[in-house]
Amino acid sequence: MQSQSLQRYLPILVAALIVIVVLLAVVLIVRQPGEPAATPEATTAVAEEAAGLSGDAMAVAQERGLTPDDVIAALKTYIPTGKPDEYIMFSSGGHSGQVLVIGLPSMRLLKVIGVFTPEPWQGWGYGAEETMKVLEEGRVDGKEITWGDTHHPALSETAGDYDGQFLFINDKANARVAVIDLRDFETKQIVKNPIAINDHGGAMVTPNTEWVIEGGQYATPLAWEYASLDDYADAYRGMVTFWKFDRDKGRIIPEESFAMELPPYWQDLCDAGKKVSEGWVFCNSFNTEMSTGGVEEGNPPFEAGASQRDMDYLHIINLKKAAEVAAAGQVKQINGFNVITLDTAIAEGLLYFAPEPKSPHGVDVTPGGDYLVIAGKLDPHVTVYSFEKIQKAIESGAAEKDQYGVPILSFDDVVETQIEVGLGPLHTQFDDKGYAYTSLFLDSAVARWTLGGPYQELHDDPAWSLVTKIPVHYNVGHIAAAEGDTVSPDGKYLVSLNKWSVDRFVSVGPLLPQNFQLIDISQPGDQLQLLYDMPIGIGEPHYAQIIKADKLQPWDVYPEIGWNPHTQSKDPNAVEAGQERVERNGNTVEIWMTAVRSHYNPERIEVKKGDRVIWHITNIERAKDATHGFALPGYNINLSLEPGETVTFEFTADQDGVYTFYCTEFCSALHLEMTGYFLVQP
Ligand code: RUQ
Ligand code: CUA
Repeated sequence: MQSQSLQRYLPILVAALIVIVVLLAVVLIVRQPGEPAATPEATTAVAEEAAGLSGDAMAVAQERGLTPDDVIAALKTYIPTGKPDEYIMFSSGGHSGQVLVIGLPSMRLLKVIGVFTPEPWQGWGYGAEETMKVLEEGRVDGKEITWGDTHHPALSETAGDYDGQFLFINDKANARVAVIDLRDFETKQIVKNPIAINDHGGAMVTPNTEWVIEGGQYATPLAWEYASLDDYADAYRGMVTFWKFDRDKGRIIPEESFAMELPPYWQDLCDAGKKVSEGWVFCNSFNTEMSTGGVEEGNPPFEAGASQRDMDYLHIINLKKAAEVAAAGQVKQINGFNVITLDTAIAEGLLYFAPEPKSPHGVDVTPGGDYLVIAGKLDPHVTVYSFEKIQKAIESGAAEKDQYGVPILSFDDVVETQIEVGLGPLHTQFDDKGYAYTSLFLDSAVARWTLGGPYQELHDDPAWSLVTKIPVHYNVGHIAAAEGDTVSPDGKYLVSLNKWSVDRFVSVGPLLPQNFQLIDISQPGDQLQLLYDMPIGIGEPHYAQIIKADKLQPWDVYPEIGWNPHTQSKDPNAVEAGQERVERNGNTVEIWMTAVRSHYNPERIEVKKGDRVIWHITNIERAKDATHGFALPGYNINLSLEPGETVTFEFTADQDGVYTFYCTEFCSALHLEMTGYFLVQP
């Protein structure tokens, strides 16, 4: 009888106990003793949300010391297994010379695309002919360069919106631009700028990707010829290059590209006009003082010498007209490249200056193309220029000229407004609610402020005013908002690309990883929430762009067996099953091999020392998880053969011996058996 009633009441008792534990946990978690209380509204909201957590979840949150905000942040970023991310961020890989592909909001690293630097997993730069060719295009005066300082990725655009087809990125160190095809996420081309040894203001694209912009940085004589620093003003020059992009070919066409010679001010970031300002390009500059350094000789160091003037020059470039001038042949050939000289640029009305305060860094065009936002590292304001006012000022003629004869528009004529946002403003992004976001390097914060004019109707705050700031950790450089530099930004997320991660992660020695911080910008007003920290342990990324994931349409497998990813067509040396063979022609041995789970065919290759070996391998698989690797020890050959791909590599068998080649991807249960012998007779 007794045990019966216990059985009946036990579930009720247990349920009551769980309720009490949950309530207690809610109280504990919402208000930890000694901690300042949250605002009453926030507490209620969080308590309500937190009450929805089960006892187990509460216990976990409590055990891990998570605050209600932490729990919300976790819920906003967690992606269950098997579910894809909503956005993809393409980030510069900094010194690694690569591009990082990161899912948002989970901040999971999906891929590191080999670009300027050899990348073993993708077999990028380890023998495969097409990868060697691309890396060779990036040589500087014939010299092999095995790294890059990648700064600004740029997704291809159609009508000012990301179209998900191509990605471009610059290498600041060597003035190079790379083209990545987003059908297979592989680098297809590297162009070396023929007139500049370094760059910075690239890559940026025009709204329909006709042009990829590469702005310069530290001035040198064009084509980096020797000239004494005593002749700086006469012999040194800046530049901006417009690379012609052929979308069908998926390549930059150097012969149809051109550069514009600029005074030896240090051009910095550029942005392309869009909508009303389409056809124009805007670049910052600093060191209009033309300081040449020499601290060792008692001169002011660059940091002081280049920061004396209150104003530098915003470069306003009529790209549409410049392209016509270049097409008409009004160019000079410098190192085999089309260059519009400074004199031609001035005479044809292609170039104007407007003063910009003080050591400017970022220039960012608003979604409608109607304003440009410029942030000066040493000025707490952002300065907003009106494109309409710029056009009027150009029409009415500039009164002043710089020492090279470039017309200078008057500051008051072209500026719309200035907004004090904080210390060290750098870069600006936009959202769908009429807000702009500016990174504050010295404040270690991101400022949210309002746009006026046509954007006024999107928000309830006063026009052109600071709304709020969210602290980030810590020195923030660029920020990237979801599609935040296009004609139709999404809002939702913003990533703060912070330099160094002081006090953020477990120490990994004196070289600190960088830190990406994900911020929820979906709510209006002062509601910004920091959601997630992601350490980046591969270099110092500068810029990133965030695209809606469903805009990308990558291939699952290559379209046909025997595909050459470089030509994006069937390779003449594609090998079909049954056609495998080895042919000798004098001292040349040519091999046509297939790879399929889990063997190569042929499995034995025998050559003589000194033979030239030409080796083609086709992965004849059609399944989407059937990548095979190919490693040839001792010869530094390492390939990745994605389903359908044909790869060719060539080498001289200059070491005799027995070499075992094998597959480097765990492709099946019998993957270890996917191997073969390469015998080199003495
Ligand atoms: S940079 S942190 Cu764009 Cu190369 Cu400003
Ligand atoms: Cu193919 Cu392992």
